[in-house]
Amino acid sequence: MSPASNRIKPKLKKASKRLLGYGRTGALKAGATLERLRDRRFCLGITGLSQSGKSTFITSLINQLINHRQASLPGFSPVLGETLLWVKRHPLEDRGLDEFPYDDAYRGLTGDSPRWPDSTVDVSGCLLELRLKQAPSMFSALASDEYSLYLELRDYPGEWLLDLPLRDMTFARWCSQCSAQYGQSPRQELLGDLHHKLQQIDPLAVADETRLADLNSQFKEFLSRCKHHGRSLSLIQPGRFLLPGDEVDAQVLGFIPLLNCAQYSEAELESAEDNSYFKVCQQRYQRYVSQLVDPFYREFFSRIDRQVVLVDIVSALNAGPDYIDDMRQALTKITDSFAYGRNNRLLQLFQPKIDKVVFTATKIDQVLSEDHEAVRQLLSVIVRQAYSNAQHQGVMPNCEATAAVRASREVDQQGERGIVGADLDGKPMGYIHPTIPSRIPEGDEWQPFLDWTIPSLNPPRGLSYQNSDSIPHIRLDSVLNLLLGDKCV
Ligand SMILES: Nc1nc2c(ncn2[C@@H]2O[C@H](COP(=O)(O)OP(=O)(O)OP(=O)(O)O)[C@@H](O)[C@H]2O)c(=O)[nH]1
Ligand SMILES: [Mg+2]
Repeated sequence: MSPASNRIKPKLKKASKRLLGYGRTGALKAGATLERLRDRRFCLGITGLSQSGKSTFITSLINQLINHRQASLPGFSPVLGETLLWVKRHPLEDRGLDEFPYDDAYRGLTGDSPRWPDSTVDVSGCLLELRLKQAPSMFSALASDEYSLYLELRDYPGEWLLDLPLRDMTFARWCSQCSAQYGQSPRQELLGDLHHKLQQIDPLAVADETRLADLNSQFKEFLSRCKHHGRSLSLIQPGRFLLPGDEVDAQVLGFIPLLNCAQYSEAELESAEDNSYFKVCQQRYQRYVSQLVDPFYREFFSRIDRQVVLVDIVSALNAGPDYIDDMRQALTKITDSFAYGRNNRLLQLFQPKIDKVVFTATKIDQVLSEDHEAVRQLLSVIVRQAYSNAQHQGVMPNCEATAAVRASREVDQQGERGIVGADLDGKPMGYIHPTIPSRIPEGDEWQPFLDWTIPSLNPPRGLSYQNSDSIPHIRLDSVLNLLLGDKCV
């Protein structure tokens, strides 16, 4: 077989698999709808900024549930009450959605050279079937009945999440938001002379495509610096400029923020010539939203029944006040994009709302257990705005602190408690960290966090893939119970 046909064959296989799947999709969808009506199927939205720990969380969650007999899940009521019989993984029948790469991720975490899951570059999903025994009841004749609960999970690149607020934002408003942000540290420094170049563009002038293309590529470099220059900012828009995904029309990514829009009235901007910077960029922005952001929201988030919002609070604390504030704003904007509240089951099919939200600090194995409660409290302070939005609509959010993978141990050295583990090369290392505060530090209180650089830990060595070892974690069972406990009765 020629190399070309070698490449084509898997693609054809995949396409025909999808086509075959379509034949069944109608029946599967009808079944899924019925299960939703019976409250036996629901969608868990794993929400989190880039690198917050989503893929690792999903991998560990699947692993804990599949291995629930060996896993340490005392806080998850169906395990405690021995009503969880078995858990199976199925592909999610959504059109064309690749299966979440659980096996690759789990295999990567095991063995003598473990590694973290790769950063996500496209969407994927899976469906977990939890087989449960009806809890014994004096009044129930069906006490021994079994039933299945279906749990949908989807994974996606965190960069894309920050595009959701653009759905309700005009191009002019996005430009003025950029204009306000870019005058402040650290974005001002990261922009360098691009700030001045963007300020020089008159939105009503005729667009020079060469200049626009040049500024657009400098703008993408700036967004990349926001993410990669050491301490990553959270509020990076548009997210697809960093990670476009497959088959994206390059022109849709060809706009820039026009920082002078505020000098003109809405009417002046709207009556600009079609070939002006404003109209050209506005049209591309609108296509960006309608072709990329809207479908992503519809397919991924419009059906969420319950949500866990993952927050890497320790890294943000380590980065400093500007970064904590940036993360706070990003989380508020994201939660603004969701509908929270309660619906009856029938209405829930047509007008889904999130009836439970759990904000979860991730990677807390990086700090001493005596500080875990402080992490949880700090999280509650940082997400207060987002939290009150959710509460406002009749939903009581929870805050938790977890590690999907416990990659460290605690040691006592000459009276001082410290963390030990392995660095990203697998070499042993240890550190002592500043005490984590339960509120946002002020003034000089920041200094110990700015002087400290949180080292990245490698996953723990020695987990066996063949033996399906369960992944060590911290408090994942509490999160599971908050999200699923009441559905498993
Ligand atoms: N110590 C520790 N580190 C973790 C844990 N979970 C994730 N990490 C670290 O955080 C990094 C990002 O985790 P991912 O699960 O890939 O995060 P993500 O949100 O899926 O990232 P994107 O796909 O890029 O949006 C990993 O490569 C690890 O370095 C954890 O439970 N403990
Ligand atoms: Mg990921």
